Amino acid sequence: MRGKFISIEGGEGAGKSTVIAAIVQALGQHGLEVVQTREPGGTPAGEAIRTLLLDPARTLAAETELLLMFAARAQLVRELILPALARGAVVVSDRFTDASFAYQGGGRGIEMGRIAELERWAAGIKPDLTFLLDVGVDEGLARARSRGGELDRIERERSDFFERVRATYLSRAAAEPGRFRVIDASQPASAVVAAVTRALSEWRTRA
Ligand code: Z5A
Repeated sequence: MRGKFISIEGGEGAGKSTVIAAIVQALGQHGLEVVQTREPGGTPAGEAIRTLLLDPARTLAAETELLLMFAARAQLVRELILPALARGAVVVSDRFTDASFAYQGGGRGIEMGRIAELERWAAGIKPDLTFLLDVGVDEGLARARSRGGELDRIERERSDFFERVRATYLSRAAAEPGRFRVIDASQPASAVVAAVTRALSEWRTRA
């Protein structure tokens, strides 16, 4: 399995961090070069954009938010993802363009066609495999908030925003069953990790 791109998606508190650590470890055991990254961010310019995007003191129009997500993504694709794939590495990203459809499309109400157009020219690539960690909004928010610390600009949204995000993720997964694996993330973390590593191993045998 060389030169593959895997993304991990989900709402607040879905448990992406734990799952990503398990995926990176599982792939590394097979002697593959694994490049881990995150969105928004993953490059020096992208991380500066992330700070701007998540700063609770900022007010950003929905369009500004979308374009900044894609500005960070355009840099990440060109600076890190494409070179890694070209040398045969497996790239594992905490979120990718599905998040823009879910948060800026579903959450903010930006027309999906505009996001699809940005996906074509600013991102230009899609993941080969996407894990969607699905958990109820109330449970996910409770988990995320139990970590303590200041909530970022997007985490301050109301639960109806996150319900639309979740519904958009699920409808994208239903539309692309070949790429998505939907994992029930309401299970204990160990069961979530087991389900993900099993699905990853099945996918690798076919990839
Ligand atoms: N965003 C966007 O709007 N548009 C875009 O295009 C992109 C992103 C790319 C930053 O993303 C924000 O940017 C995010 C979406 C938006 N907005 N928000 N809000 P991020 O991925 O960096 O931030 P995040 O989604 O807020 O991450 P998160 O809340 O840290 O999620 P997580 O990584 O899935 O959660 P976690 O840290 O792994 O787990 C949270 C807590 O739950 C922690 O205490 C765990 O120990 C616990 N946990 C985890 N799994 C379990 C299970 N199974 N049971 C019980 N407890 C668990």
